Amino acid sequence: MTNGSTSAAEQTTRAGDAGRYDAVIIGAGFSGMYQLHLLRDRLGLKARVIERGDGVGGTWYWNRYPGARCDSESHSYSYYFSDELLKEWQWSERYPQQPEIVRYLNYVADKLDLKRDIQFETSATAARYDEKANLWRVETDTGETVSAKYLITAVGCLSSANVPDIPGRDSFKGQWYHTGQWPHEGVDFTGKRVGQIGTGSTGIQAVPVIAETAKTLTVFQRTANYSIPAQNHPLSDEFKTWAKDSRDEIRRTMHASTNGHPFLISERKVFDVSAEERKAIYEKAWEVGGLRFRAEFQDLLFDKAANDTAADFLKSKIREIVKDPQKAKVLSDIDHPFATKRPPIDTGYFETYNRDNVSVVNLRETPIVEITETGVKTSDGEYELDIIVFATGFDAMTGSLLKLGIVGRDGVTLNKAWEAGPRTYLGVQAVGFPNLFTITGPGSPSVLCNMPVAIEQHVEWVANCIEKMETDGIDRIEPTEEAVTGWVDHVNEVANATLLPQAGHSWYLGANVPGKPRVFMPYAGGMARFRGICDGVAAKGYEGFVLSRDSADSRTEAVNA
Ligand code: NA7
Repeated sequence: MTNGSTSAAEQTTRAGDAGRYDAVIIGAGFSGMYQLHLLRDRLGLKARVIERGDGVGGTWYWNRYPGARCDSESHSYSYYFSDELLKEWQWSERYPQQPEIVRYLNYVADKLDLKRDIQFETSATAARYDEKANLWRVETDTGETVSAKYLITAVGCLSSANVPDIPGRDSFKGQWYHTGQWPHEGVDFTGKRVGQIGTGSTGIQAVPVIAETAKTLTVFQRTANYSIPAQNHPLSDEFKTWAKDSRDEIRRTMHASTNGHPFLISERKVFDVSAEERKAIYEKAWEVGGLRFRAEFQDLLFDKAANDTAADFLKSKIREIVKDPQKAKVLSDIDHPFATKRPPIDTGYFETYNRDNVSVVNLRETPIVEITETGVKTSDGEYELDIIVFATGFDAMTGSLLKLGIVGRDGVTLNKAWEAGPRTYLGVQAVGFPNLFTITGPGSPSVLCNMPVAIEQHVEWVANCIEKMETDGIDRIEPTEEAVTGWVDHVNEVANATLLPQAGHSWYLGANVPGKPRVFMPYAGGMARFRGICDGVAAKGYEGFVLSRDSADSRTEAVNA
């Protein structure tokens, strides 16, 4: 206030009930930032973002581990809603590194003047639905309560670190770090004996960088993994110009593709071509590098025999690269079909095992027994270490959501409602939680898609829905139980038509977190198909949702039933 008086909002802040907003958004990564922009700048709503970090970036704010790099090609890892942003921003490499992505998100936040409505260094500790007032009340660790008609969770799919509860972990006298909670000042590995647990996408990116300065690096591998070279390189001026000039075409391709990438999955099937041709195709794809390898044949994720041809090719590459036959055996002993776990891409991962200071321990043969004061003890003995790096992944897709302490209608918690696994309609809403929207939630393509594409679709769908509610004077939206059951069945059906559930230990299934229900969480039906379904639902008056309005005598009437 400029006149020295105190606004109503400020007064309620002091009373412990901070401002009233139209919408509260939790998280200031790709999703939360765009959601704020649409709700505030397009719909004119009063919106507030609550963010745990002291800057924007979300997942990329936290994942500062050595070698952290995006697996989507930079020209597709951008917001595509604004020509101006696309024209102005320039990526430097084929696959951007973490600091460049954070710079990009800061550039967008500044350009759209978003930071003034983001409350940093604040965590939501509870979010309760007040049925009478039709408001979500969000409590924070700063002691405030903010309230809004709409609550949008934009907390990311991979933001709740999974640090395994290995006996003795806290007795370790050296330093230990989880890759998803990496110190901002970095970690100096020079001359240190480092142990890394985990060989997923993160571990595979970190190994080559840590090995450069560590005295020794011991990699504790539970599940051997495929990896394809990123073939990363600085972008040429010619490519940069092409990407800017072709942005409409790139957008069209990403929207038409199964995984939201700027390339389509081939129509050809593995056994449509001879073994020789196939080998040549795989060799070429290996040279091109990255996730494009998976797009060479349409049946790789549907036909086990087809998948075996890619799996065998990739295993043979590991044996070719890794000179020590013992190491090569451990690294190529992969037990799941290719791409049924998120396929990593790397820069010199397997080559790094040719260094004398790098070794691999096969935890399938000699499991970790405990962490001691001085290192990691397996059934085969102790490895003395100065630093342990946990590249052990995340309580993916539901972890961060369930930590928010969400309580819906009739006091039912989201944790209770999802006891047996997440149940959503379109990944965006759950029964019993009116006006609560989840961006890239379980049941949406999310992690099976190039994230910005999935995020833009979800954020825009939510903004359009809220716009309709505001225009038509709708108080509430909530899916029907029938629609949720139908959607959960459909999500299972499309996943079961693929080989994806065959990787029994994948985080897609929640299998990496002890006690988590095993449910295939992301929607495997493809981003383009999902977009069509969501558009169809909206076009049919939000079919499967109940939109309701409170009448003057406080009765609730459905307006689209
Ligand atoms: P991931 O893909 O979940 O990988 C975690 C790795 O850590 C994986 O190799 C796990 O083995 C291993 N792990 C997890 N817990 C343990 C324990 N208790 N002991 C030994 N090894 C363990 O996470 P990332 O961070 O690499 O990647 C996540 C996503 O980020 C990625 O898919 C991209 O989308 C970006 P397991 O395979 O479970 O046997």
